[in-house]
Amino acid sequence: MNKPKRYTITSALPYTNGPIHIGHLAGVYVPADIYARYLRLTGNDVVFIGGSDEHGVPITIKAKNEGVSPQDVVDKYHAIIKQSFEEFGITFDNYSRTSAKIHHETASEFFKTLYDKGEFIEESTEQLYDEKANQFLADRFVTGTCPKCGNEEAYGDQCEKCGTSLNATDLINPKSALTGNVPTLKETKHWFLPLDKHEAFLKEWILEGHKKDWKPNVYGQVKSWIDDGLRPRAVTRDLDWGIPVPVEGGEGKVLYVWFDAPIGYISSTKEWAQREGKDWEPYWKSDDTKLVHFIGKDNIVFHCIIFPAMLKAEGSYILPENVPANEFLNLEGNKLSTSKNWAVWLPEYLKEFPGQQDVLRYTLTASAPETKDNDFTWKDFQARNNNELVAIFGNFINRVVVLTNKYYNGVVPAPNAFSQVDEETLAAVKAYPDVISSSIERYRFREAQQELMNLARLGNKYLADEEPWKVVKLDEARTQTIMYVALQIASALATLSEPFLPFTSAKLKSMLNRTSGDVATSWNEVSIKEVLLPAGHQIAQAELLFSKIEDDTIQFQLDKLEASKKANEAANKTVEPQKDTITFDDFTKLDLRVGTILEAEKMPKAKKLLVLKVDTGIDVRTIVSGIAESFTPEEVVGKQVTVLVNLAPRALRGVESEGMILMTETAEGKLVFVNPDTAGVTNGLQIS
Ligand code: B3M
Ligand code: ZN
Repeated sequence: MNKPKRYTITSALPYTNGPIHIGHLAGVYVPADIYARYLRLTGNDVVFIGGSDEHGVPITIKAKNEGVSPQDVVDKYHAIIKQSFEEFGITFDNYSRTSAKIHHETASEFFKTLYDKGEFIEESTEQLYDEKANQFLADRFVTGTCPKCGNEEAYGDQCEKCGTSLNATDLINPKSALTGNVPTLKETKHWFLPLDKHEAFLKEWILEGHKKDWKPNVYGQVKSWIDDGLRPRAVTRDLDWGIPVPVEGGEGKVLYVWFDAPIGYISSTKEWAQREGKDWEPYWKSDDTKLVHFIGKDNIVFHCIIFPAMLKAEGSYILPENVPANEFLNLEGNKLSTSKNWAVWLPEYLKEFPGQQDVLRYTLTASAPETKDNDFTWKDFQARNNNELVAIFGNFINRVVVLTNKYYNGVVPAPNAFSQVDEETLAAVKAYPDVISSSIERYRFREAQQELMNLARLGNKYLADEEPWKVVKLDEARTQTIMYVALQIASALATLSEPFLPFTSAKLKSMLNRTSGDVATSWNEVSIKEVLLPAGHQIAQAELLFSKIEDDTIQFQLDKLEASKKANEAANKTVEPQKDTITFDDFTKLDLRVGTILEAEKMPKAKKLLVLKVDTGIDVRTIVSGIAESFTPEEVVGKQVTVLVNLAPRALRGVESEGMILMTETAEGKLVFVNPDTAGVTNGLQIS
């Protein structure tokens, strides 16, 4: 398309069944925010849309599990999500929610329009039904084997393994996610969007029209779906949580969440326009608007096939120019998972790393899963911060600002004759806006950010080569020129870092006192203007932009993940089945006593064993116990414990053990004593 007049940028509406984590950020919100900030900086008319997806099965399931209403769940997480986005500097022009009145109205109307135009097929078909839960099963209420790839954990709407979009009745061996029951079939009426009818248009629009400019991963997925043949898809559900079906016969039914959610982009735009006193329609209906959807790869079919088919069927809307979907981000080698608590949660990050939003933004962009799945590791996070942000960007800025204050009381010096290196350096700076723009406009945010760092590297190298701190003793005039050139680079960095490192950019602008005087402040001015920060301009004192992240900070995060892993393993541990029954006489054969550990030491060359001296009330005897991995000798001395005293003695590594101490295990796998738990009981008391 020709240069667009305005941009509508959407980012996937997160389900309000949990907080935002780094997977969401890397896949969707950080790239979308870079893009939106960049477009605003380059003087474009932009609306950047976000909001919460509050319908759908995951929310109902969460509500059921927690014993609260779906509304309680969405209210809670909508607030958490919205606030964490704000603190993280995601600059939505509007962040709405699909439970909002404006959305219910917009989605209802959209459905009615398609209904009136005869765009739906109305049909009674047999759907999966859970007799025990008295409920139809669709989407995430049902799991089973994917007919395409054999994944046994596919959902009723989609297989997450191969990405195929499914109807619940496609699943092999379906099972209710509510009760585990095998569903039966029951007849019910629904409205279907005949995707097959739109096949020709989708082929022409995507397969022919966007072969070159869409990312290969997106194009490839879409092509394979179209090649497989498209089928009608139900856009209503038998559920009580969602937007009521607004036509005759729709009582007790709601719109399918993937029908209403993308319309949420439109309602959020309307909400924004109302607040700002603007007209929303050009942002969705004008050919000179560029519509871009930022999403993760599991949402491709909905944004590239179903929603465009809806928009096309409605007739008055534009279609997305691009859908730069990302692949997935893993964490320390494992798939991110909300239910398994395998994630770095944004609200926790914001608490634990106050003022360090840019470090996470930087790391997530540097390892963005743009072309393939990628891995986030805490070690990489630390290395990116310490070796790049601190050592390159921060170091350069700090030297420039400190030296300018030291030599010139913070006033930008007038340059003298430029050397060839100076000329080349200044010319190189001017090339950066275009280089970075070109990457951003092709949705290559990693590459764009690398170029930004190359500019910081250029500055760092320039100072290291020119050594103003040495030259200052010999050549006053030359020092002025060096510092002048370095200050121009610093100012360019302040502008060009804004989309990637907005908090840093703001700090740097204030350090350079960029709000006053004849300074260049816009993206394009970095290329065009001869002077970015003029001689005579007063800057402020240096502030640290980044600080080193120590090993113990990283270890703390790794320990947290380790704890999640253990808790998961414990939760997955099956409870041992009961052993064969014994008689009361069998039980009375066990002589259990209360005892106290008097002494403890490690068994030489045995990792697990402690040699204990235990006062059993009958005697003081030696017991060898396999608890050395859970307790140090010092920790157990003085502990009152339960002892099986009439166990036949046996030799362990040459030490005779006369009895056994009763133990059990915590969820994390740590051994704990089965305590008498009675203050004041004396050793030797029998337990019965
Ligand atoms: N709620 C799905 C997801 O979080 C989703 C996106 C809706 S975008 C209209 O994966
Ligand atoms: Zn599959």
